[in-house]
Amino acid sequence: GYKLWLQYYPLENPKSEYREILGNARVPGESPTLSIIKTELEIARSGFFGPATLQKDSNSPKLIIALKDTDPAINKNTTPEEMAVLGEEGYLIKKFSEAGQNKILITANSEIGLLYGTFKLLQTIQTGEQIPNTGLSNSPKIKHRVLNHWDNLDRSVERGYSGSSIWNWHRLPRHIDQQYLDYARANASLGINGVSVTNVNANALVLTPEYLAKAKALADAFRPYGIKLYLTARFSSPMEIGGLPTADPINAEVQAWWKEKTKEIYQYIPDFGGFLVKADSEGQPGPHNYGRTQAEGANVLADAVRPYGGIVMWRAFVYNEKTPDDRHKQGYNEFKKIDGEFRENVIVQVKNGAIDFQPREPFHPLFGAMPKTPLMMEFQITQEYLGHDTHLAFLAPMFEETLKSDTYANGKGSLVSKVIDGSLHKYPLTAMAGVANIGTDRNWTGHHFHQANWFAFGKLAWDPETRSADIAEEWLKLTFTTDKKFTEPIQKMMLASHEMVVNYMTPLGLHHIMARGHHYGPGPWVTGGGRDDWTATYYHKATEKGVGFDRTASGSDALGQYAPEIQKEWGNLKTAPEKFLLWFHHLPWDHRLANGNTLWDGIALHYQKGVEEAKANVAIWESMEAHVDAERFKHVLSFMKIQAEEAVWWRDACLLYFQQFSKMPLPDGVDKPE
Ligand code: GCW
Repeated sequence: GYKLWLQYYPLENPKSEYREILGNARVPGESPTLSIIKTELEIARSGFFGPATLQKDSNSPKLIIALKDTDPAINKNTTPEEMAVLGEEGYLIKKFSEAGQNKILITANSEIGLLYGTFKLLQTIQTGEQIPNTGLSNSPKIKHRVLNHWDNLDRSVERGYSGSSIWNWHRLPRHIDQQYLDYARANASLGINGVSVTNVNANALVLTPEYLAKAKALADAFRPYGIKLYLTARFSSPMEIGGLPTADPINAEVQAWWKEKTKEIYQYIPDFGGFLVKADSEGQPGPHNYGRTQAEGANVLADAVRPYGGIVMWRAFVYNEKTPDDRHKQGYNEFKKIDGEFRENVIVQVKNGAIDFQPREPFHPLFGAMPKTPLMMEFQITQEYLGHDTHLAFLAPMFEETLKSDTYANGKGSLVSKVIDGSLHKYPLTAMAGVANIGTDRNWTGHHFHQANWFAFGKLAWDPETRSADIAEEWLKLTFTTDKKFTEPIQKMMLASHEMVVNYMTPLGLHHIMARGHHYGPGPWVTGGGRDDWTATYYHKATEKGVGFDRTASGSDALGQYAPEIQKEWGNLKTAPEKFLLWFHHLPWDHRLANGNTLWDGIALHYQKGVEEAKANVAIWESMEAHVDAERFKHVLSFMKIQAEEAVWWRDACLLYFQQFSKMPLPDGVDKPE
């Protein structure tokens, strides 16, 4: 499992034309990135065809990977128009013939583009796809494609379930572990081009010289793979490590401190990407401490990084237990009114939904609501609320659901994907972040199938319109086999897995009913603890009269933050999507669903369905033994058994809890609690 989707297992057809092609490659020039390309070709060739080398014909290479002007074949077989559309990071793969021989070229406007093109060719070969005769030209739709590690300096990982942090700060900067390079290579194979290495609940120490030297070592290791390093900045750093009495963003000394600190960082890391900031949220310091806005806070850091081309990713996850408003509304209320007040190099990083990475959330109302401010997407790849490491949930369908949601900001078709790719509001600064699920586990992500979520994030960050079905299929073929007897049923299982988890955890719009703190198992009874919005009862509001959070005009009116078209559709019980029903409505237990069932029966049947699917998945996987190596087979099987058992736990706990209020019997077809 360590090799992720870069298995390069033997090709089914050992006589494939690619034997000759990969064995006869020409990559002119010398540089760290070019040598990564050469090594990659060699690893893939020997994986596909065995270690024996071919007699190379250096006069007639069959694969040319080169920038314009570095090989005559490129200039001869490409047009300036073809090159122009590639931009900085895109690539072109093209077939051509020379002296009666069929050849392939990969070209780009940068060495990183060549690396991306190389990975694409190798993925195409492994999956058995063809390079179209018209060529394959591809460039990213999002500029900054960034993994966010919530890794602490003591190597613990907040919401990390796959071992410890892979960053060994103690051994850095003198020791560069091979794992850092393997990690960078895996990211580059997906087009991920940025990494924020430290937790957003930030430790100011990371900005001290001792840690900057370590961060520099990582940045140097990542650079040839096209990856920039970002750091999380604790807002109170000027006080904690700078000795100032305040961190007030309008204080001249504070501003000067950030400028000096930034200058120092760029001396260590000349291509430093910039800062990622969580402020005024869950106890983190921020501009609110001084009565300033989020824009006033962000702009100080933005001014500091601007001369060097850096950016600031400022999180919109700002909420406060002292604000009496529905937590759902707080981010929007905070940011909407300061649209247009941010510097050009600030991008506001918005979680996919307004609460917190729930198994299913409607899209965040800020998307589409800030036409003058670049907004980026923050997805959580690690499964804080989706069963952590052991529950299989392929997240691409969930990401896709958000990206395809219509904000109606500029009329119908104003999809979230178009907000974040900059096309809707015409801004050049675009980004997508994914909270990483990577740790020291030998297979990186705990569950083997959770590698697919890292993979899916990379694919969607490159092109937010990629289809989940294609992502699943490609991942399966690269990771396991192209045999349809395996890929077809398992692709189906993956695509249904997110909905399955929603069914046995939080069907029909229920949310945040996990146990307190760790958020792993069920806890709809969680109450107290000093903070309403950290209890489950705040979110489901179950009583004998009914269940659900009224967010329509008669309730908190969070729905009023969405476009009028959405308010109309979601606010009306006849048209409200059932998947968000209890997210926006408080309803009696005997409310009739579209299929005629009562709400109570509907809830119970969803839980049951989730349980049945989780159990069925165990049997499906068991039937796949012949297609998978024993190690991965057993590992996945034991996790799937845990998932099936815990789906029962979820169903029984939630139904027994809610039944105290509904006082209705379980409908036919729902098992008695185990
Ligand atoms: O999801 C919540 C988590 C916190 C996290 C916070 C955030 C990093 O429970 O652990 O803190 O969100 O996104 O800032």
